[in-house]
Amino acid sequence: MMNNKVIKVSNFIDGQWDDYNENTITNVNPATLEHVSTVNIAAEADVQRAVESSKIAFKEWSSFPPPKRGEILYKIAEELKKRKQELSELMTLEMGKVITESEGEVQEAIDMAYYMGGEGRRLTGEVVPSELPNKMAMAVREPLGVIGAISAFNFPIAVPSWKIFPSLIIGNTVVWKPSPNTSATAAAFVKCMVDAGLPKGVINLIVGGDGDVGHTLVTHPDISLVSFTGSTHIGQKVYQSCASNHKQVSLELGGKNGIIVLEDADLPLAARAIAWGAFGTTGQRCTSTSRVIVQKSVLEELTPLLLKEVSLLKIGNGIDHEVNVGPLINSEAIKRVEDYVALAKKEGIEIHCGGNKIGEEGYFFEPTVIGPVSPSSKYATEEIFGPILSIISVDTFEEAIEVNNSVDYGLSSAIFTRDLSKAMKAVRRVDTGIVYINHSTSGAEIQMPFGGTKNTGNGKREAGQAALDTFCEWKTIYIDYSGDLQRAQIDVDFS
Ligand code: UN1
Repeated sequence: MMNNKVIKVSNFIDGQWDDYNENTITNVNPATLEHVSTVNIAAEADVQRAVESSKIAFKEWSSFPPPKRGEILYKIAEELKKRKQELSELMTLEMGKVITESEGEVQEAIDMAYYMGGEGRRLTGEVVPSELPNKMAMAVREPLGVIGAISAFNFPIAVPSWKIFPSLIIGNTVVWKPSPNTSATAAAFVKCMVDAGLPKGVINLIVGGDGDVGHTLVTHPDISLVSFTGSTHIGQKVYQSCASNHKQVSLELGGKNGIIVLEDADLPLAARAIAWGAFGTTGQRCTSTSRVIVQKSVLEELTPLLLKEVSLLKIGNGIDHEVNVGPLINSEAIKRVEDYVALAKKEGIEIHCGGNKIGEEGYFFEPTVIGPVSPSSKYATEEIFGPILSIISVDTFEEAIEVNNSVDYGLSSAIFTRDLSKAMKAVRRVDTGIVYINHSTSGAEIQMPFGGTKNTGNGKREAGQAALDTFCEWKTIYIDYSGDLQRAQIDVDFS
């Protein structure tokens, strides 16, 4: 267990922790409201120092052979493994995630470090035939330079690891601005990287900064690519800033993920998966299930099964291994879910369970199931980012697909059916970046592309092989050893 000492967090720039000063914000444990960390508020000048440091470090880091960079990633994986418990407990204290999920999250970063470490001896390019004789065509991956990574509170280690480790193996350096809410966790993660031998300046950490600090990072001329995970609202601003500064950008934004339950589905299994998808991480995943799109003929059978599963969830302080649902991150999150419930009550929508804040201490809210709601209602279209699940009833398979695809977001969806043909037709027709058959909308694995369509993203992916594409620049190389001037498209003889 962690002791209850307040953790002081400052920037990590150019291989050193900044001197701690009195300009701070305070993070409390959302389960107990106990003071967990005090975070220095970064200034715009700190971003300048950090980018400068990463720019200098890039020269050497990018010149290392990738297997050497891979060795360091393996060492980072080992370091994370050693400190898995400590990091998990800190994460739970700082942002409320239940400890089993925190452990899973640190594991995700360990897996990502090993996976990308392995890329050090792979990092494949392309060698393809030329259309001309005595000529070769190939493409290799080049690093982009300094990456600006901005991450959210809900996955303070795993999601940053999807940004940082692929960036590093390719030879980029990184300036990372985590959510101010999870700064101590971020600092502990960076400490693992440093203790594993990551050279100075390869990772720089900017903590506690507000929107202006974020803006300075996003618009900095020496940042080549911005990788942002957060709300669609802020993500669109980041997108615009990157466009006006001609910067590359990778966006992982909101979700409004649906589970389709067809009439031939294994309903008890669907009920378990829905409860986990909707209330795991207290509904604060971008992959959280927030809509159940169920065929009318099984609505009455599914609803009590689902409510039974929800009633089994143990709510409380996530540090207890028995707890399934922890608190929300802060009082604004409580207010947001309360407003949705108040609206549902006003509109006469049935609240099957939950709907209330729990107790005075901590930001706890009951897992809430409402419906049926209209597919175009606020509950069914807006990202709530909390424990509210809406049920939508549909008549047919066709209607289910249509409703699933009717929202602005496109991260994850799922279908429950025993009919392979329907499952596969649904898989091909849903318009999300991720789709599950007979599983909830959460549970992405690091070796697969992660990302979404429509307002969820911008076509980039941040895990698996696809991450290597996101964080590299392709360089195409032609080698003409004919000793002659051979013109492509002109001197080609296919007669
Ligand atoms: C996120 O919510 O930002 O699939 C990421 C999942 C996790 C990742 C979620 N492995 O839910």
